[in-house]
Amino acid sequence: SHMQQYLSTVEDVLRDGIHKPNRTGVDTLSAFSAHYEADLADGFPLLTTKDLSGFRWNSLIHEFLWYLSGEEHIRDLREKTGIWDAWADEDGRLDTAYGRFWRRYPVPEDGLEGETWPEETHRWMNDDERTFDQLAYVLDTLRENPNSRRIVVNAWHPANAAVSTLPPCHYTFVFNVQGDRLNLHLTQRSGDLALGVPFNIAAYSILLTAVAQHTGFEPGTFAHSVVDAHVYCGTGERGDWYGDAGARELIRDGLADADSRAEYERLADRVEETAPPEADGDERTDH
Ligand code: UFP
Repeated sequence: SHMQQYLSTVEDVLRDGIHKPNRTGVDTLSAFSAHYEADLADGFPLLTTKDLSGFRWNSLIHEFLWYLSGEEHIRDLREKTGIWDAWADEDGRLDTAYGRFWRRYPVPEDGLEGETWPEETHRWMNDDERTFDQLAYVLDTLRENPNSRRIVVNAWHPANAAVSTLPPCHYTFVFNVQGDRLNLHLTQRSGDLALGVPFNIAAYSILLTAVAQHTGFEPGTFAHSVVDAHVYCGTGERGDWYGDAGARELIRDGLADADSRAEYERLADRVEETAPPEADGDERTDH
């Protein structure tokens, strides 16, 4: 099941991961390239039902709707949830571009080679004629040419990413149709397996479900590739990420049987042993 795949990914990282310092000041156990899949036909992949309940679920839904809106500010979002407050200025503007690039990817006015854009391109251009609506392109292409292998959405813009305080973690996804099933593959450059990733899985499963409904397909498989897959040492210290749950408790509570819980506790001890003596929590708020 998706739960077993996720947990074995966590175990792999805890067992074989390399101790790796990073910009946050809290070290990680890190491994290169994790991949797993969840078939939505088997049920919705909520990894830790307990911790995705209540206000966190509401935050997730509002964040998702905010992505779809394409807004580059959080003035409406912050009425609903504070999860992006730390990255925004007083005006609610922020330089992390997810939905903004999904709906308004910047393109040169004059076309790529300094020539005018071909007529067909204008269909998905916004009124400003300088940004491209990738989501509209995806929905139209799924309806008109579902066998296309080019149904890609890209949130990575090199010029933004180079200077952004938090360049997109989940930065590109591809839809793929097989028969009547719509599948989605997400690529994530950096994944906090304990706290970020369960939310990323849930959000993109919602996206897949919504787009499938909209285009008349059955929701198929969600596939997820994480390039730097990591667990923060001194677990629980990154509880500020999407709420106050300790990573260790979050994962342990998701394990069904006592043997797995015991094995997990043993591995999690290794993480705490590798924790730096003075992990400074303050540095983490300036992502
Ligand atoms: N992170 C996630 N999922 C997200 C997100 C961030 O796991 O959706 F936005 C984690 C990954 C990493 C940190 O631990 O937040 C971002 O730091 P960096 O930019 O250095 O990779």
